[in-house]
Amino acid sequence: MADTIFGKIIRRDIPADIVYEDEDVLAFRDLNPQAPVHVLFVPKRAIASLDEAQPGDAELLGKLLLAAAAYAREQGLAKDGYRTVINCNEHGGQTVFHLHVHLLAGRRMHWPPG
Ligand code: DGP
Repeated sequence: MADTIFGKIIRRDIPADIVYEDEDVLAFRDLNPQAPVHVLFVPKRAIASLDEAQPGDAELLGKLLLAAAAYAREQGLAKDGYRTVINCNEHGGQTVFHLHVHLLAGRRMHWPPG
């Protein structure tokens, strides 16, 4: 797949406010936060979108969600709650085509989403 801004962040070609890293996942603060806490969890092995994910990606997708949940717990965000979002393609509002999980917290979320 084509390189994206997130690929550049993973390679440290451009800076980001990194809050978590392990072998498979990098997490950094969103440049345009939509909540007091807005962190993006990104797999180091890029998948363009959820629509492109394959059965062989199941473990990586699970690690991404578990990393977001562990971070929320460690940061004391889990009791009040939080929202995780994966935008997919145009109608989903995806703008960066390197699959990522948004973790939004620190305020009450609304439903239905906009
Ligand atoms: P999405 O619309 O779901 O594809 O989310 C992409 C998010 O990425 C959006 O909330 C803004 C954020 N973003 C875009 N460029 C950068 C960047 O260079 N650095 C950081 N930290 N976030 C970025």
